[in-house]
Amino acid sequence: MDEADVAPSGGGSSHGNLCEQIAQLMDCKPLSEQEVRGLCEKAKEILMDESNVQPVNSPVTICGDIHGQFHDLAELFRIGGKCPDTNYLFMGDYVDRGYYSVETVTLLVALKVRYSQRITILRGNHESRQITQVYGFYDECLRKYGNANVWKTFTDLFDYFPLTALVESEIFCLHGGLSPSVENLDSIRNFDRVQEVPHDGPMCDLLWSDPDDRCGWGISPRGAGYTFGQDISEQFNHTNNLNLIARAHQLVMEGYNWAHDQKVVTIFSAPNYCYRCGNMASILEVDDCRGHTFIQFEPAPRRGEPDVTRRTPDYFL
Ligand SMILES: [Mn+2]
Repeated sequence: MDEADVAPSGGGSSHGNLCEQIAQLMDCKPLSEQEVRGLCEKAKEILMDESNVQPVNSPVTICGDIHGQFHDLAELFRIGGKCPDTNYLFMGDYVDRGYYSVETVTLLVALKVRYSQRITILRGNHESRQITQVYGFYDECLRKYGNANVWKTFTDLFDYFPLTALVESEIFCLHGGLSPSVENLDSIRNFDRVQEVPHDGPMCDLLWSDPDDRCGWGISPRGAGYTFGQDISEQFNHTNNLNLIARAHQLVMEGYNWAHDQKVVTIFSAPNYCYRCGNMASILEVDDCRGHTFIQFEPAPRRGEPDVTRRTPDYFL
C-alpha cells in the first residue's frame, strides 16, 4: 500500500471515523446529513486535483452502471475483491433507478476519500442535478433525510468527478462515448469540467453517446450525445494510440458486449437492472500484463424490497 492509503488527511481520529462510516455504509445504513457534508468536502479536495483524463495503472477492475442497486454493489465487491485489495475504476451512473442511491454513492465517495489511489469514480450522465430530479435520487434524498440538503451536497460534488480515465495509456474509459468535437485526449484535458452536464457539446457527448453499427456520426435516440460508427472508433484509437474504448451506459444482457471489431466494449454492472430486466452484470479485470478477464455476476439475494412490477425501465438511460 502506498502512503496515501495509510495516512489519509485529517489525522488519526478522522481516519477512525471514516473507517466506521465505511463499515456502516457496507451495512447499507446511510450517514447523517452532517457526515455526508464532511465527507463530500474531503472528496472535493481529492477530485479537484484529478484530470479530465485521469491516468490509472493496472491491475484495475473496470465497472459499469450501478444505479442504486446497493446489494448488487456489495455482490460486486464480494466477487471482484474488496477495495483496496482490488483497485477499481467505476464509469458512472451510481444513482437513480434503484432504491439505494444514497447508500451506493455515499459508499463509493467514502472509499474514494479513504483510498484515493485505489479507486477512480468517473461521472455518468445521471450524476447531474437535472437527471436526478426525474429518475429517483432527489426523491430518495427527500425520503431518507426529510430535505434536499444531501441531494444538493452530492450534486455539487458530481461537478468535480473526472469525465474519463486512461488505463496504462491504452484503455480509454468513460461513461458514454465519443464526440464529433473531440479528436484527441488533449482537447478533453483542456475542458473546464466543473459545471452541470451541459445539454450539448463535447462534455455532454462523452457522457451520453453510444456506439452504433452504422458508420459515421448519427443522431442519438436519447436526445443527447451522438451515435458513432466503427470508422470513428478506429480513427480515435489510432490518433490517440489506444487499444480499446471501455464504456458503460447501455444495458447489455450478458453484462458486457464487444462492438466495432473489439475496439469498443460496453460494461454494465447492474444485474437484473431495475429489478426486472433479467440481465447478467459484469466487471472487467485488467491484470498487470494487461490481460483482460470479464467476470459476470447475478443479483444478490434480496429481502423485503418494495413491489417493482409497476416500474417501467427506460432502456436508453
Ligand atoms: Mn448512463
